[in-house]
Amino acid sequence: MTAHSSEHATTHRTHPHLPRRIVVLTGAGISAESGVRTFRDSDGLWENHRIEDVATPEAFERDATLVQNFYNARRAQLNDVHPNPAHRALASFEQQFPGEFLLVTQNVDDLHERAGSQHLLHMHGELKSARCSRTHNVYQQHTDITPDSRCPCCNTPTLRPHIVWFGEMPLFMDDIVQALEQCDLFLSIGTSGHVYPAAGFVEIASQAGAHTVEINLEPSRIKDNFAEHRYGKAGDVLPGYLQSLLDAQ
Ligand code: BV8
Repeated sequence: MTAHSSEHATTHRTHPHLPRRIVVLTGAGISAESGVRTFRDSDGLWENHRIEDVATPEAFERDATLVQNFYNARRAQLNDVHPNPAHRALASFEQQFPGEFLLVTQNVDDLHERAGSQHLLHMHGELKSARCSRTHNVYQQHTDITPDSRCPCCNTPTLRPHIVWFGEMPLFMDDIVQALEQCDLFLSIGTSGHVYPAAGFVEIASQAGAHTVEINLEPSRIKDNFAEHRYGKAGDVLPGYLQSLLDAQ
């Protein structure tokens, strides 16, 4: 066996298959090293409100100002944070990977796009967008939404954050499920596996025969659904792992 083929064989053993269609799911953990608080960090609390109680249509009905301020504060924070090595590694991999690549994020920050990710779906919406509650038109939103904020379509104060709240249907689900059913590698990065339907994506990928890898600071609630696990900070683990995928090509 020549050195080259033995090296290839070793590499091949690391990646028992050469992926051609990759779906990546990210959660709050990939933005943690950028200084964006995760939901688990704050024990699911914000200003002593449970996230599930603030991020719901009912909460918005009950106290629009409280909910708008919750999102205004998080939107404003985006001006002070920057993509970290994990975001950059994903964007760089996407440029070099010869196969199909889709990045699905649960995050509502803009760090993936600022790192250069292209084929990206925000399944839970985006802080930097607002939606007219009447027409559902979506607009870029870089400043606070206040009771005086008016939508360009109706010119009335009907703007809400373009965010998928608990109890609302996530975005792009048809495209995401189709990609999961066709992928041969599914990576889940920086998510605790608490929130559905995102936490169920690994099962769809597994049933489609994909290899599944959990990359996280610690084992998630759904760790047993993954074939492979790499634990540590995403900024430390992800660049090397993605490079090993490219080396195996
Ligand atoms: C829907 C926008 C139905 C808002 C978000 C009981 C059982 C199962 C499900 C349910 C249930 N009761 C209710 C439900 C449904 C509910 C749900 O799953 N609730 C949970 C709480 C049980 N789901 C929904 O409501 C969804 N909609 O089901 O609709 C429907 C059907 C038909 C028609 C209409 C409707 C909608 C869910 C979307 C909610 N919106 N985001 C906002 O951001 O304010 S979810 C929000 O929380 C985030 O987007 C994210 O998805 C989630 C938090 O999860 P993570 O991203 O995983 O973050 P977390 O902090 O939990 O974990 C971080 C991880 O990173 C940790 O594991 C940590 O170890 C790791 N980490 C930390 N640092 C690092 C790191 N890893 C690597 N490196 C590091 N440095």
